[in-house]
Amino acid sequence: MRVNETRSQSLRSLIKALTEAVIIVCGSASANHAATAHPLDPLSRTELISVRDLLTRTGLADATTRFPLIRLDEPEKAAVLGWRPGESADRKAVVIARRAGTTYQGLIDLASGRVEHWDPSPAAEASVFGTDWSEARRIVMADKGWRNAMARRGYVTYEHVFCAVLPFGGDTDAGPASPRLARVTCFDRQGTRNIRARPIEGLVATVDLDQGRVLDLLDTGVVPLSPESGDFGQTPMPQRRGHIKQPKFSVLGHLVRWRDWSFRYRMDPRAGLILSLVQIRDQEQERQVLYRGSIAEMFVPYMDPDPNWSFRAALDVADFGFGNSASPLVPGVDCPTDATMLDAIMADDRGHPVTARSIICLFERDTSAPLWRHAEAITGSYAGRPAHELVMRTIPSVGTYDYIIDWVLTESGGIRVDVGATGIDAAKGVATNRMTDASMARDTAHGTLVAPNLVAVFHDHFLLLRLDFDIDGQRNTLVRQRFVALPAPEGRGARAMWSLEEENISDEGPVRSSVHEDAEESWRMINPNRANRLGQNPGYELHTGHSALTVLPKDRPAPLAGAFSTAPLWLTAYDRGELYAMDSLASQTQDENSRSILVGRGRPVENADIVLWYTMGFHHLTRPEDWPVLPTVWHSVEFVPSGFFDRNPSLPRAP
Ligand SMILES: [Cu+2]
Repeated sequence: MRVNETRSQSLRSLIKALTEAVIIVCGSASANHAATAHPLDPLSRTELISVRDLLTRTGLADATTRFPLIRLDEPEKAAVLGWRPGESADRKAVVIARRAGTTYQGLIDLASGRVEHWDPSPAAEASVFGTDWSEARRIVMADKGWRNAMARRGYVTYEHVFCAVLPFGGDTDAGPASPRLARVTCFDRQGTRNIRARPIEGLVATVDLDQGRVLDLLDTGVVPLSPESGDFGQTPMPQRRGHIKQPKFSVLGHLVRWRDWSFRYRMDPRAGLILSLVQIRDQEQERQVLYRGSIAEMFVPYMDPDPNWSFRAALDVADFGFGNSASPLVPGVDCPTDATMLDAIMADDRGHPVTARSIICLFERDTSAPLWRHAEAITGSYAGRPAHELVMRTIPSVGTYDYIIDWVLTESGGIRVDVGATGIDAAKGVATNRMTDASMARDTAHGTLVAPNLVAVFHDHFLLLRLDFDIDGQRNTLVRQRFVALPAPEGRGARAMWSLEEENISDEGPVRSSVHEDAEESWRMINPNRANRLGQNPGYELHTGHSALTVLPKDRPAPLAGAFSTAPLWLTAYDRGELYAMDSLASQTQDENSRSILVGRGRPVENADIVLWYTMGFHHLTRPEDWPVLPTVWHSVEFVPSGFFDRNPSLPRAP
């Protein structure tokens, strides 16, 4: 379960407190289209205003229109790579709007002030937006059936009731997908700041947000409320930041330079932080590594067949947006005290630009471990070097969960994505107090008792990363390296050994070893057209960590957009418009035009411009220690150079 309150009052006050802090505000794209600061810069305040003005002027939007999404439409790769400072560039905005019960998808050309297209998409669902919250609350509280169900639970007034909006979910048996449906589940917030600690269990309303009515009410009976508050305190906000020491990196507009690395960053309302043009300087030459890296989805299916829970399978990027949900970061807690705090400008529900303060932080850290070292016992010599990393961090708070997303660059040429999960477990009210109760077996079949009358339901987290590697150019190949056991050699001292078999991946779609399921694999993205001084193709190898795959039964598949969780790795041909697992708007979209981006479509992927999609999956076996707030759990994936350099790139000079 998750709830988007990014634009709600509580976060607004947090933002206000942080506004007092000394922050470094980055320059943004100029409104003057004659020259563009950079084609990949986010939409500026002026550009966002002009989008809304244009739509209003042309009669396509009015005061009732809501804007679930306004984002930069990235130019074609060739245009970006060919652009030079001082030149103009295409500036276009992708817009998703809701007006009079219809979703519209549009494209605005900012340079010419022209609406390129504006298409009603009746079957397409837009993500959940801010006003849905108050609207859903109003609808359930006006419903007689819901009021009666609440009265049976002892509630006749609702001032201490908090109601969360959940996306309708993947199952469509409760009705057609076209209405704007949501599920509403509520909590008792009396006497606690943790508004999610005491679920009013066994009551879920299915609400039609367009028609303003409850379509269906699920009432599976009264469940006792947890006697505990689940309150975990409140951390005071810093009023002012002290002196910030000189950073060891530079931020110029949206360009970051650190040691040999450089990259551009941008906050996108849906994808969250996007890194582009990630390059590394090698012997006075700027070499391309990653054209674009972003998060494409976060799928969180819960594992409880109870009808109050069976529909809960979050698609946090599609339904809420990692940029929209990015919360202000607090120096000294979320980031080091001397981190550079960065703002971002995004449109609110009404299409007005809003500056989200300090939602990104950037810092160098000393890992307190050697980057490399050797102590030579024979000669008594020693050589070593401390390791530093550059971290760009953002923390979307998607309802219950806070996901710490770190893009990390290392001195040895590595790119790592660390994902920390913290926040509040989605908890279910149960009759069980202790594991000795008669109800225990039934109540804890699909979760762990974390407090009296509360079970944290088992679930998975599947993060999908979209990685457009362009190693030394756009034409790359993905190579599978398979560890194969060698026949045991004869003779004394013979032991088991392995060898490596390599093959190019030549098909789009899931990359997995259906034939050799028991063989361990490693993957390398290479440029087959270049060679290092040893004649090897420059490449980057994937060091994958935890990678759980979906255990959802095949006869009841995951919502289409969550189907990426069935493979650890996917490969597709590059397409500028293919940014998510599915080309639909949100999880509820079931229209026949929706299609999975990741399914192979026979395009060439060998020595071609390709995109790698990595599924970082982890099962969450909930623990009492997760309650009432989850100590951060980290998972990582790293891309390390393999044949990219001629030698260890962190040595000061060639030996
Ligand atoms: Cu979890």
